[in-house]
Amino acid sequence: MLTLLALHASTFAAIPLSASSPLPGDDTVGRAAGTQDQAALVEGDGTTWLLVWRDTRASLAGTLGSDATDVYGIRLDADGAPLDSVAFPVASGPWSESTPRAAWGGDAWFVAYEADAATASYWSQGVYGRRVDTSGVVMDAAAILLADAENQDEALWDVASDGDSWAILWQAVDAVSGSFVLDGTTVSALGTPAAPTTVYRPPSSLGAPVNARLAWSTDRYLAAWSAWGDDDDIEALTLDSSLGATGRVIEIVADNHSSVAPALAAGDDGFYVAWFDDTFGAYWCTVRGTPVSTEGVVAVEGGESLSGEAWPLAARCA
Ligand SMILES: [Ca+2]
Ligand SMILES: [Ca+2]
Repeated sequence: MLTLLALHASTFAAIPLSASSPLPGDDTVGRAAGTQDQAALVEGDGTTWLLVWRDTRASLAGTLGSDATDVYGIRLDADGAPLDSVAFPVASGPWSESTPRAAWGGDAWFVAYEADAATASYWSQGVYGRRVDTSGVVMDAAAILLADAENQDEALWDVASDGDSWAILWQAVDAVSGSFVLDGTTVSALGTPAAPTTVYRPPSSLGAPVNARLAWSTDRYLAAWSAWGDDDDIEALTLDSSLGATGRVIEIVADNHSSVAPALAAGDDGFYVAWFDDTFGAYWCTVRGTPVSTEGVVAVEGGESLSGEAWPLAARCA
């Protein structure tokens, strides 16, 4: 029981205030201040979902830089109704946290995000994460550092889980070649990260893996990405639970058309990869996709058209 004491006790008696009776207006649900974007929605234990996003509400207070964003989250039930009365901050340090991706690990979600952090000489963008439990409690008071080299801005691609630990992929710059490479690491259920590893190094800077996505099926991960270059192809790699490659690079689509922005889902015994493709023409593109088995077999080379005679704008294919 809270008790609100008036300043002039001789004039006003003590006013009891129940914790369930906030001040007038405090329990009114309204639109959040600022901008909410970069949303990611992931399932949890089968009845609960976690929605996370980039949020600028705190920067409106003027205590942060104008571009200093946070990552917020809220739990939803199976019907999409909020389970938390208000969104909660997942990462809200004084500098920017953004681009969240999340995955359920069996007992908790892992939310990875890009964040700016101080370095020995100035600051740098890196990839960090925090666990969120089924009650919506952020389990890690301090962010878990996944990768933050001083001389480069690592960019988060995706998070997935084998049902026990999590795996995280990001873009890094290879120290030797200077090319973009696909780096990653795993985080145990207890929140302990392994040392980062290079998951895929392209043969040259043409073919750099971008927009990589990660999913788990049966006994392995599939990482799928768009190979950046003059004819953007969709490629993939099967990986073990430690992100070690279990086969060669899989060419899902390899032609002179632009195939970009892959989406990836896992089924009980394999994966489905979909992407934007400019095979239709200059002003429009198509959405194409194909199943990919856990053995890495592409069911429909080049994919089949999913968009039929509805053609998204070509800007989505760029
Ligand atoms: Ca922040
Ligand atoms: Ca960095």
